Amino acid sequence: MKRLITALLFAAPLAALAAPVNLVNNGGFESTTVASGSWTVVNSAAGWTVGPNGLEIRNNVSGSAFAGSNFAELDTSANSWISQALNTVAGQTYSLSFAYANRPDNLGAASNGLSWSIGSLTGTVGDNTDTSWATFSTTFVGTGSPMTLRFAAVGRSDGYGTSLDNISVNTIAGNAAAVPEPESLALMLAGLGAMGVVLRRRKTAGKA
Ligand SMILES: [Ca+2]
Ligand SMILES: [Ca+2]
Repeated sequence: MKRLITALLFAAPLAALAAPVNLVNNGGFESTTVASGSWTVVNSAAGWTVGPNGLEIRNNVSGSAFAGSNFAELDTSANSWISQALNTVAGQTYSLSFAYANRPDNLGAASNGLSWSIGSLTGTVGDNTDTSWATFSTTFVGTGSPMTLRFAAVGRSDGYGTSLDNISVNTIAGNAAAVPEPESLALMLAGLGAMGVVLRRRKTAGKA
């Protein structure tokens, strides 16, 4: 029992420090129920602000999800966009990552392409005919105010575009802003201390 308590004391603060928290809500588009082999265009989805041309969510239609069951496309019947405001910590470095692929039945490179932006950082992926999932990732520094994460279809507006899935924004451990809070550090040291006591006791017991 003592050993268990010590293990918990020791493990809890470490887990709290190590566990990455995805700042993106519904980054895998799993919140909308879509039957396998079907698709839908929605005007709202958990976490996302959806542009006037909607958000297409598919389940095993013209490709399959990178993760989970659902994936998204932003050229619905015409080019559309989605965005989400993320609360960031000033000076904290974050990773942005997402998966993208073009439909097997795509209409060519000029029809495809997906722009992404976080704050003032922006780029384009998928303006080609590659149909296997690729992962894009980059890093950015938090401003301390809500930062807008946005994706938009940028190819020819024709109802066929680049698929999107598995969007995540996580803190990157090890930079200045990720130094443990004093409370966590104290807890961790307490855990280490308790472990030392147990180890010393065990050593003593072994001698007897
Ligand atoms: Ca998904
Ligand atoms: Ca298109």
